[in-house]
Amino acid sequence: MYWEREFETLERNKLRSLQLERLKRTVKQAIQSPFYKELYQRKGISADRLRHVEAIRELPFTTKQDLREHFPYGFLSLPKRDIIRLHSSSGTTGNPTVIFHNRHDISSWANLMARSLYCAGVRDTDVFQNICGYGLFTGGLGFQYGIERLGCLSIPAGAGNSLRQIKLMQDYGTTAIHAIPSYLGRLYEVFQAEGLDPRKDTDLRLFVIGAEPHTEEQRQRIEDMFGVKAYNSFGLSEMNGPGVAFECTEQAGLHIWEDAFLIEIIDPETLEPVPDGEFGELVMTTLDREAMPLIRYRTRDITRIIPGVCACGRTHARLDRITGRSDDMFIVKGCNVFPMQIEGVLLKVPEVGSDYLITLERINGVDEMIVEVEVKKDWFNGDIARLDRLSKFITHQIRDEVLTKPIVRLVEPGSIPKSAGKAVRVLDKRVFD
Ligand code: ADP
Ligand code: K
Ligand code: ZN
Repeated sequence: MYWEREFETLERNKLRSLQLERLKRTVKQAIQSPFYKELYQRKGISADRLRHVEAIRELPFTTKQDLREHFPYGFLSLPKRDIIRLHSSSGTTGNPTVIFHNRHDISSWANLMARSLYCAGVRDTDVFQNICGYGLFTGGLGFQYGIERLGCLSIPAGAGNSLRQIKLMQDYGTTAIHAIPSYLGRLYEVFQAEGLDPRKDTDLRLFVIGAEPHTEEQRQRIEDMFGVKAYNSFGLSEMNGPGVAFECTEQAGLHIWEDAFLIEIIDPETLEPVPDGEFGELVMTTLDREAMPLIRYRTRDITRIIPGVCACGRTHARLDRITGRSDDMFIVKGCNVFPMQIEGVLLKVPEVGSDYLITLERINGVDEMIVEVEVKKDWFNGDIARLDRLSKFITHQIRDEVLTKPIVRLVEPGSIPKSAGKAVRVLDKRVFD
C-alpha cells in the first residue's frame, strides 16, 4: 500500500517536528551559499531563532528573479566538486534558472519519485514508458530515476514520434505511461489513423499526466479514450521537478510530500498567509536538499490545501489542481513561456515593428502558439520569398528561446488591435474542457 509507510502516514504533530528539525538544518546549509549568507547576515537571521515551523514567516521570500540575478552559482551551498548534476530552463535572452544537485539530492529525488509513482498505483511489475523530453528538462531523468528505483521495466522513450511510441507500447507490452495531457489527444488520433484501439490493442492501464494545467473533464476524456486510470503529477524544476505532489489512487487531490517540502499558501498581493482551505500562491521551502536549498520560494502557482484527511491514510496535505498563476507565464506543450521572452527575441529583429500578439489555440487537438508580428512600415515590397525568410528566421529564434515551435504570422503595421489600457500580449483561446 505504501512505499514508505513510516513517512507517508506520520502523525501530523510528528511530521511538524520532523519539519522543524529539517528546516533548521536547511537554513544552516543555505547560509553556506553566497546569496543566503549575504541576505541572512544583513537581516540577522540564524537557524537557532527558529523555535517552531511557523517562524519561517519571519524569513524573506526567494523569487525567480533572485535565482536569475545570482546565476549561475550564487545559490550553491556546497563546493562545486560535490555537485553531480544540474537541470535548467533554457532561454538565451534572460539568465536561465538552474538547480544543482549532489548525490544525496539525486537519491532523495529518486526516492520521492518512486514514492509518488507507488502512491498512484505503479508497481515493479509495470512496463513504464516515459514519453517526455530527456536532457536539461526534469521530466525525463526525474521520472527515469524514480521508475528504476521502484523497479519497473523502464522505457526511456523521449518525446514525440507517435508511431514509434505506439510501436514501443506494442513491442514491449507497456502498461504505464507518463506524458503531458495535451499530447494524449494527438496520440489517440494516431492510434485511430492506424486502425488501432488503445483499449483493445495495448496493455495500457495507468497514466501519469502533468507539467501543465488540465481539468477533471480532460482527465476523464483521457481515461475513456485509453481505458486507463490517469493520475495528476505536479512539480517544478526549482523543487527538483516531478515528485513534489502526486495523486493517490483516491484521485482526490495531490499529496504534497511534507517531509521534503514545507508549504505555505499566501495572498500574492499582501504576502500574508490565507485562511485554511482558501486559494492563494504556493510558497515552498526545500527540507531535504543539500546542494541548493531554497527557502520560501514563490512558485507563482495558484492552488489551495484541500481540507480534511484522505481515505488512503497518508497524512501529507493535498493540493488542489493549479487554477492559475500570479505572474504572466503560460504553458504550451509543457514548456513554460514568459511573454517577455518572445518580446526579447522580437526586439532584436530590425524588420519588426512595434506590436505583437501571442494567441494560444488548440488546432486539430494540438496546442499551438501563434505569434502575430507587425513588420515595419514600408518594409514589405511584394517580395514573398523575403517575407518567408523573415518568418522562418523569427520562428527559429523563438523556438531557440522557449523550446517550442511557434506559428509566426507577419502582418501589416497597425493591424494588431490596440487595447485602451495595458497592452494585451496573450490571448488564450484553448478550451480546457
Ligand atoms: P515541469 O517540467 O515539472 O513541468 P517546470 O519547472 O518546467 O517543471 O514547470 C513547472 C510549472 O509547470 C509549475 O510551476 C506549474 O505552473 C506547471 N505545472 C507542473 N505540473 C502541473 C500540473 N500537474 N498541473 C498544473 N500545472 C502544472
Ligand atoms: K511546465
Ligand atoms: Zn490519498
